[in-house]
Amino acid sequence: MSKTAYVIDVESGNLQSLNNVIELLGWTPVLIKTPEDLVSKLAGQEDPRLFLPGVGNFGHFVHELNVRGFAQPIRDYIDSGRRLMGICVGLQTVFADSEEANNEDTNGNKAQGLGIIDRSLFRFSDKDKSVPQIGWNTIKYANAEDKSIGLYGLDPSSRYYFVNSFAAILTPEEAQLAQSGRINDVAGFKDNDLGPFEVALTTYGSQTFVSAIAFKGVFLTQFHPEKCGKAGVRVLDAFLSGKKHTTLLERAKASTPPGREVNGLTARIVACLDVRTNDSGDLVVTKGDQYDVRERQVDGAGNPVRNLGKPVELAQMYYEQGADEVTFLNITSFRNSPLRDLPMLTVLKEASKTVFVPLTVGGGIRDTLDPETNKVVPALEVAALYFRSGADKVSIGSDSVTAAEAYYARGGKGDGTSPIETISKAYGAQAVVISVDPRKVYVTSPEAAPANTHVIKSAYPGPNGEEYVWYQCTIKGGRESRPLGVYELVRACEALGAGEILLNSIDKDGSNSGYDLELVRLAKSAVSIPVIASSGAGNPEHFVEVFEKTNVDAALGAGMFHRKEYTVDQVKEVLEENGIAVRRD
Ligand code: 1PR
Repeated sequence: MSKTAYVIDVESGNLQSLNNVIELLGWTPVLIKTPEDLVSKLAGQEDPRLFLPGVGNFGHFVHELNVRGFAQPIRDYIDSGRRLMGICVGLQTVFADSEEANNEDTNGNKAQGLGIIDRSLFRFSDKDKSVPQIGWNTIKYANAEDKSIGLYGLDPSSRYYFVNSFAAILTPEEAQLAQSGRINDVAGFKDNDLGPFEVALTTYGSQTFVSAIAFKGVFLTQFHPEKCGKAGVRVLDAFLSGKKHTTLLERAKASTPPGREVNGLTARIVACLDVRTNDSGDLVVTKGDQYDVRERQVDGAGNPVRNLGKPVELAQMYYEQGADEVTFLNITSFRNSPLRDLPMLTVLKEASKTVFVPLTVGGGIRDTLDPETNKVVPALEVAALYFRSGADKVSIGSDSVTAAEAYYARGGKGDGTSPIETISKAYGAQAVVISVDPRKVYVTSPEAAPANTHVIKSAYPGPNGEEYVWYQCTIKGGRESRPLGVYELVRACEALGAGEILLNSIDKDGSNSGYDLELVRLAKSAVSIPVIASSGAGNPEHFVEVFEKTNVDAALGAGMFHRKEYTVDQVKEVLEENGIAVRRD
């Protein structure tokens, strides 16, 4: 008979992936939606497995726990010493409060965590690092080896997927204390009736934060084990099977994989699938050049949509090859209502059963008219549909240009209604990616570009010797150009609450000629959120080039993978040969 694992659900994002790993490991996940459920389902169980997964905003999450009445029952459960695993904001919840939710409500109350560890969470503040931290980092044991609680097989030779702007950041003195095994002397971690505390530490730039904590029956990770590939599955397996200490402590002594890090993390490789229905009505992965996805010359009728395979099968293949992330772009959503796009939801549900790295979905994330009811469905609800189906992030294309234009029209202010703002507020900045589709425009002088547009002097003059370029934003898959530059777009989107930029280039798309490095540098200079370079990758050396010559955070490939010219693994091998750190499972 299958064993049961309980998962607290306060509708805070993608639970599908965690449930899928739990099932893969032979357990049945049961969602706990009310505190009454928590008490009654776990009553009399001596050694249950309970998960407290959290994504998004600390204030939103603890507010949901409080208004739904979960805070006290969770506290009682923890006091009873039974097993609980908290993930991401689930870890943060045991702290007192967070800089992310510092504002007081009208009653003068600030969002309060459980306060078991009496200290505050702060935003990463190393100026050289992108925030949020999005990517694969290492953990280091502080005091775990000589204590009895155990960190469920966390492995310092593995990489784990972090996505957070806020953390339990230690001062340099505290970090030294913790590293020398004296976490007991660090404020908030003093032994008490719930302690002693064991912790693992992680470094992001110059800052050290607490990335995992164990005390009594509780095990907490700041990273997302359900998104960490096989390394994360091993951690969840250890927790479910109750293996507090595993032979991994031996592996812990192995050094972490060599290589130069990219902004403090491994070089992140994203596989992208442009998805649409072909002329026979099947959902296929397609790819063109300069956004034209139809075959050029075909005998007989019409030019069919290029069919490069099935979305779920390809996503799984890239995961097995080592992709750090998979992105699905629904490229015809500007014509078809995403609400009717049930096949895309099915793709996510199926993909998230076997692909345990972050999944992004884009296309049609905007306020949408439901063709059946004739009512407008807010973008937040469209996004929620995708999150519930297994997406970790949504990517917004056309609508982000509209939102940025409105932002500037208001004199550089949001009004809280754009999809970027609403989704970011509920699910966190890290859940909102901006997909940018720019076209390069050559000009003879900076004055020849629209006013207030960032213009760069290019090393590659235009067809008539023009020395300057600006990058013009487009919408509807490149079909319509707008009088807004990329630099201005990404800055507005960051200010509105976006957490990452997916930077395409219509000129480079499908060209196999390498990324547009000038465009990448321009976008990176505009924002402090991570940027993913996209369009133009034709071989592994192009990935090396973009990581060496720019400070981009991640790089995306499509055509070269779909045409089977190279595997993701081959790209990683070449990166490693060039001394750049990559994640290996
Ligand atoms: O505007 O929010 O509905 O989102 C639509 C999304 O669909 C946008 O993210 C837009 O980039 C994408 N899109 C629309 N039409 C196309 C098309 O190809 N006809 N795809 C399209 C954009 C670019 C990348 C591609 C890279 C790398 N495709 O997805 O993967 O250029 O390609 P390469 O490595 O082969 O060079 P909304």
